[in-house]
Amino acid sequence: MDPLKQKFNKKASDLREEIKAMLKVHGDKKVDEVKLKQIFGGARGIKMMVWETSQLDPVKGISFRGYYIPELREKLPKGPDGKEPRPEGLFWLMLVGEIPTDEEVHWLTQQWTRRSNVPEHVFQILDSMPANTHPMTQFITAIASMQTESCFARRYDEGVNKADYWDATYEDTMNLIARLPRIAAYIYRRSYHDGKHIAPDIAQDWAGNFAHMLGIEKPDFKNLMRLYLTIHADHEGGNASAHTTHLVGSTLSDAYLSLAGGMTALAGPLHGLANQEVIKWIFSMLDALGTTQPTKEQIADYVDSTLAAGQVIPGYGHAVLREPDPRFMAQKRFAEAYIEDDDIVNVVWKVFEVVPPILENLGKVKNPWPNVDAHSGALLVHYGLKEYSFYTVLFGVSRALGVLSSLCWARALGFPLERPKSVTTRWVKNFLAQEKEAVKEG
Ligand code: HAX
Repeated sequence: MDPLKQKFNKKASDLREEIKAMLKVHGDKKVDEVKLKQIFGGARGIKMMVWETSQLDPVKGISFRGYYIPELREKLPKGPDGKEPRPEGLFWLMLVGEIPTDEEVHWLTQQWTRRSNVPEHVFQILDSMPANTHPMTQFITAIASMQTESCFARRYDEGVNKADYWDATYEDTMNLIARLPRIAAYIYRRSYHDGKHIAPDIAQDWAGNFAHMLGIEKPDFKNLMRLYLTIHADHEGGNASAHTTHLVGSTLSDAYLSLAGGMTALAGPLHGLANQEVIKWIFSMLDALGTTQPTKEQIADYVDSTLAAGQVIPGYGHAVLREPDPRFMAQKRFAEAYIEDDDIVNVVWKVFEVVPPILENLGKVKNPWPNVDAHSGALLVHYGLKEYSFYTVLFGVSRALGVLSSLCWARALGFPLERPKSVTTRWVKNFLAQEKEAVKEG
């Protein structure tokens, strides 16, 4: 058994026993109450699942196993030039709850390189799709088509003991993550570079090799990819891509099908697709204003016209956060450190000054601040990755780290089929009528 798997098995067995004992004593304790407006309002805030790998605080933002983003940038093992954290380290942290050593991360990079071979039929299936198919549709199709390789599906078919589900899920997770950069880069090159593909460079780390296969060799872009793939990885369990992966996985669908499901949720404009929508909106604004250096007044007018057209300002607002997203701030810090002067980056910063007061004045937006998607496009454009329809695929490669390490935990802890209760409006009306009756009688 490899060292990471061994460590995971030990931690998961211990926690399984602890949870069993805890539920025996405290299983009937109430930890939440549900309001009618939450039932009609997208289940906001209802505590209904366990997600070990990260936790979201409305003010402080995301923490991974207790570490916030600035700490992670400091503590996780870095890329070869010692500047930005390697996503491999975050995966290790999410899976076993410990910051890995340089040697452990090096081992993980090698593991993923060794497992990175994508079966030929996946490329054939991608090549059979029209080149203008949205990259997220290609990504989802590629992931689902690679399910032929699922260790879990094969072992389940052979009658595996449920106590060993986690083992096959771990294998699927490691193989899938290893292969995603190659698949994503293949989609990018076939969609925007006439199918001129670039062979992997197995001497590079996971993110560095991904940048290389995309065709962008600038060292700073590799650092951006290391940071980007780290900060987009996980955002606790309730967000749509994580929750969908979790829900599909709870049916014992394997990691390939579960991740494909999660990616269909990420592809929606209120979630991961917002990163393409932000840059599209900025380009449309610059086009309409006829300048790449708009004034704050011009931006404010354009924001007003977007709102008047009944549209949202992409990259702003969040279902949980109530402060500027620390992932936005990390990207801003990156731009301050690596980029001297860039029109689009400057526009993003001006939008950051202009939009929050306007949204606040609407009186209904709970969080007027930027989220993760408000900044990423400007950084990508700066380094030459201008094809914004591809941006959500980058997000998806990163999100796989979080949702798949969580799927390993769900299997190891033996979480059951997820099946919350729904009600009809008629049921709600009856409930209210009965309550009124009871008050009258009482
Ligand atoms: N622009 C305009 N109006 C907005 C808004 C924005 N950026 N954010 C929220 N609102 C509006 C809502 O549409 C809603 O209006 P109605 O009552 O008329 O329907 C009202 O303000 C209350 O919404 P909320 O409670 O503040 O926000 P929700 O929890 O319902 O929604 C969203 C959170 C992220 C979906 C929302 O803020 C939004 O649509 N933002 C723009 C899209 C976006 O950036 N999505 C990415 C989010 C982060 C993410 O998942 N990345 O992957």
